[in-house]
Amino acid sequence: MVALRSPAMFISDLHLKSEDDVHTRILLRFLREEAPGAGRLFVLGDLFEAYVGDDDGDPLLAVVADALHALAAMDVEIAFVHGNRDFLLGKAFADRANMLLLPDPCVIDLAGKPVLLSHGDRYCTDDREYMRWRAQMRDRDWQSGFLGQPLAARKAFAERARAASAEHQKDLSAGISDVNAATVEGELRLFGIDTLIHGHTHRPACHQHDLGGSMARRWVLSDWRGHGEALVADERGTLSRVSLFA
Ligand SMILES: [Mn+2]
Repeated sequence: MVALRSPAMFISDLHLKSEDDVHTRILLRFLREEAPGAGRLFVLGDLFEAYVGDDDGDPLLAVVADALHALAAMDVEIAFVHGNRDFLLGKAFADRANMLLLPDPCVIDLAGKPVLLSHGDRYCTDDREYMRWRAQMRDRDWQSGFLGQPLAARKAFAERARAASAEHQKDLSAGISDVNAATVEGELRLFGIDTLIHGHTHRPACHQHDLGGSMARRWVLSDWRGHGEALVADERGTLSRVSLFA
């Protein structure tokens, strides 16, 4: 397999569960064979299905950190935006993987044009209960209190949170769990940017938004579902989807 030549690649929502997960195998092959052709690799959150702290001894973390580190050693810049599953991924893991932690949202330059990046859950403002939960999880004091608990207690909490989230999702209409268009458009106007790339919703698409006089494009990354997917930019910044296999 020849590495794809690209200034930037984007992936999100791998939801890796274990070292022998098929998606972990796909990621490791992608990082070894295709991603070395990228100038930059952006991981837009939910790399892991659950993440309770950098001190977790799960071999999955070591395997992924080592593979990212090997890619970074091939002169690929790696950057990470937190998802709602792995928002506790901290500096220790980032250093081990040799990747940069970016704020959500953030602006990058792609072929001379600004592009806004986000995990995407910040735009799901119709789901009020989720937004309240999100605000708590992203609170620094809550996070340091949580990280001070024993690993087993943190894992038990993550398990309960996942079950509660699945229960909550079940009762939501499709519209409520998706992004709110006005929230997206307000932010694009605020930044003065016409391209947004995000994940989270697991509804891969490329949407057009009317910002009142100008049009913007919103790329939604695919979750990994049996196969993987990367959004790959060419030298002119044109984006296309590439399927990834083990
Ligand atoms: Mn998510």
